[in-house]
Amino acid sequence: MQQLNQKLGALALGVALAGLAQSQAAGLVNVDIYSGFADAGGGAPYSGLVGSFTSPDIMFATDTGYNWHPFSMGSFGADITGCIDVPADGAYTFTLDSDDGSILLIGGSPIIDNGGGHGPTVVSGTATLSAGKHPFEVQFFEDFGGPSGVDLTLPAGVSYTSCPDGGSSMALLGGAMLLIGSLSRKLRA
Ligand SMILES: [Ca+2]
Repeated sequence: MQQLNQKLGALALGVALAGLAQSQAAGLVNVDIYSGFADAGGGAPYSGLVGSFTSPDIMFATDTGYNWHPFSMGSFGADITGCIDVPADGAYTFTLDSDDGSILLIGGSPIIDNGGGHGPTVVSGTATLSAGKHPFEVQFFEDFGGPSGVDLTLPAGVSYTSCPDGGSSMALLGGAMLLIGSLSRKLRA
């Protein structure tokens, strides 16, 4: 029985680790695409979630040659969220390049306003940040046809990271542990 429990444990851990590796390979940035959006700012408030995916970065203008149309949407709103890791206390300059509007918030504070309907436009903004992890949000919308896309350039030394507590990887690991517990209780019964 002890041996079987160990095998089940190894199996569940393997499943959890495979899930963890997959989520990291897919990317640390979460992208929600909406059919409903405002033609102002970064397009919020959004409505009508079309779909979600993850990405290793926010280079949707560069990666597509300014022809970003997720889920084949002509016009759409995108709410892009995740966390960044800051190496040391200091002032950091971020850059948003977008068509149409985009806004960058860090820890809920607006850092860059590149909002409204416009052609490809580059705007930078500086945030004073403490060392460690910070949640960010890039709001974006595409309307009026023509070019579509958004790039966020991170300052040197700053990188995307998993968000603290409540990450999906930890939920997966927790689920696997519950499964082991329930299986071994069933086997003992
Ligand atoms: Ca456009």
